[in-house]
Amino acid sequence: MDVKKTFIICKPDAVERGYVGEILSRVERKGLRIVAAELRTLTGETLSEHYAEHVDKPFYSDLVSFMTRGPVLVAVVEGPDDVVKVLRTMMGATNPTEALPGTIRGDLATEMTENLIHGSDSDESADREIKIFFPDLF
Ligand code: IDP
Ligand code: MG
Repeated sequence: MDVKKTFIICKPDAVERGYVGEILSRVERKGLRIVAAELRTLTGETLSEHYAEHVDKPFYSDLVSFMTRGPVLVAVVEGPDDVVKVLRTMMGATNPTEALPGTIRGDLATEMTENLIHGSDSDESADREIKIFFPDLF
């Protein structure tokens, strides 16, 4: 089976609440490999590129305020062919109210915006996002 990459962000709420270790530990326990990771404070400019699909949405300004209010942990995760899907399943639904117990959002979050983790939603998104945050990996 191919080795594939996906991109995750442990959002500012994860750093503030001390859940970066918990999240990375879940990723590792699942059998995925962290191949790059860095604590960074994101800018509005980087976020408008990363969240290009959302810039016109009504929640975008709240999302940017949240995502820039403190450091995040950006990371590249390697795993099997369907690593993008594996990680999305571990994250749970976008709305933590709907995220199932056993998922990161289902176990640890309650708010729609502050939902602890970003994960790429397709192989194409993963490539695009890794290029934004870790251009040297290519
Ligand atoms: P995802 O993170 O599960 O891929 P997206 O729809 O890509 O979800 O949304 C990006 C992020 O924007 C979400 O994780 C969440 O933080 C925030 N968000 C999405 N939809 C809403 C909303 O309706 N209200 C408030 N925040 C939202
Ligand atoms: Mg998304």
